[in-house]
Amino acid sequence: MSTNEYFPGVGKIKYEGPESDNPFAFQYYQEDKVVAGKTMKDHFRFAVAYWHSFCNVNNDPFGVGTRTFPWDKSSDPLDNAKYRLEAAFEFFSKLGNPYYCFHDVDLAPEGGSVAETEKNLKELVSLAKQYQRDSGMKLLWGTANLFGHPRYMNGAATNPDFDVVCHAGAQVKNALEATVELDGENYVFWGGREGYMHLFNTMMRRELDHMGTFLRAARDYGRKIGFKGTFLIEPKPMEPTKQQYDFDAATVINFLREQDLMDDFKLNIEANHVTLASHSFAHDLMIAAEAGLLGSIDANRGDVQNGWDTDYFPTDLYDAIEAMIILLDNGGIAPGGLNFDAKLRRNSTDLEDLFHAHIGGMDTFARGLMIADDILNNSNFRELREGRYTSFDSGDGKKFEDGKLSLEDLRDLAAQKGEPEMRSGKQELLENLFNRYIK
Ligand code: XUL
Ligand code: CO
Repeated sequence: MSTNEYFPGVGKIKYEGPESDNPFAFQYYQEDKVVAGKTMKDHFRFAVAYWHSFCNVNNDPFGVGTRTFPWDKSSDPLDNAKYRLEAAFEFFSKLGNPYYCFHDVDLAPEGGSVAETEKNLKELVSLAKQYQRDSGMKLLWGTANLFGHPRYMNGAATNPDFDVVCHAGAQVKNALEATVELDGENYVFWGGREGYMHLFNTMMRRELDHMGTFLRAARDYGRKIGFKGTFLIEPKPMEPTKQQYDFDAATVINFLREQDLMDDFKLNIEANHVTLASHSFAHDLMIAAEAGLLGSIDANRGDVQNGWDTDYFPTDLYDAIEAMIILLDNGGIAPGGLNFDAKLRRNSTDLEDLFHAHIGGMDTFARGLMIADDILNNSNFRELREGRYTSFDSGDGKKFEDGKLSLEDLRDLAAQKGEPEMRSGKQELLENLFNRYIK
């Protein structure tokens, strides 16, 4: 089907091993290599983010875009959307990622009316379906962009104006239909402007309930049209709003429980969002995993110097090791995956930079997986952690854990046992252990 080539000079990216100095080869990611009982391909389910990779020309508040896309060659936005799709599938086939993700407006331009927008999206979805069929590529998740259009300046589902909520409903309905048509395995809600800019011109309780009502309506429609996948909420504490309602994993879990959404929704944890909330990436992965709600991951990283969403490609090996320890303990991430919600720097202007960025991200996680697996199987990591809790495994500690001791019982046991022994947390030993397994 492809007639144009957008990334000439770059062939299929292959695994060449750690000794290779070919910048267009994987050093660690080997899709068929089995680690901890599964191929790397199945562990990660890597996805390329359509918006950053094929739509974002790297403009910032200080200047216009620096990248020019060869697929932006027509004055008609609908034609360009088709060229962009062609370029995206060429990129996927060369990189070898099994999944991709999109917002409705990444795929097709908005029209002058709801009906025209629907027509544009349907046309692009049917083309994408053919590309998927021809290439074997799959859709990890679809979503609706409910933050870019000026009408959403005061929020989408939480907008104080009902007319705006209706438009948000129309967009989500269409994006859900697109996701189902393309066999998308998940559907994401990132509440970009679902929050407030000032607490005292906002009825927060009312807005939160509107968001719950909106999400239940979306869930019901999704199920009605045959969506069997997971709905995901992607937490972020701020930006673009001063305060976003989906602040972090713990906040979202409370919201899901309160709004009776626990059976259908899980969390999409994005590394840079978590650090913006002043937690570590691993912290929110752990919160979500331990609640049984770790649905998917937006893999990127922030910058310790900067307090905004820099969306760097993930190249931090420590982060990857920690994430993979949690994922291995979680039994994997499917039907979620690792989506590179990451963008090239403003001064990375060569088209081929997009390959280096993704190769680096995939290699970082592949290496992280092998190290995490080695730590879990061959070190005393588990004893270091679980060994600290053995006093709850039997006797009175076990009775406490089972809820069978009263506060009076605890007092009497304290009096009888006397001052507790000091037990080291062994933090430095644990930190050294991670470093020793980086080989
Ligand atoms: C924004 C962000 C979004 C979501 C999808 O910070 O992460 O790209 O992942 O809307
Ligand atoms: Co994201």
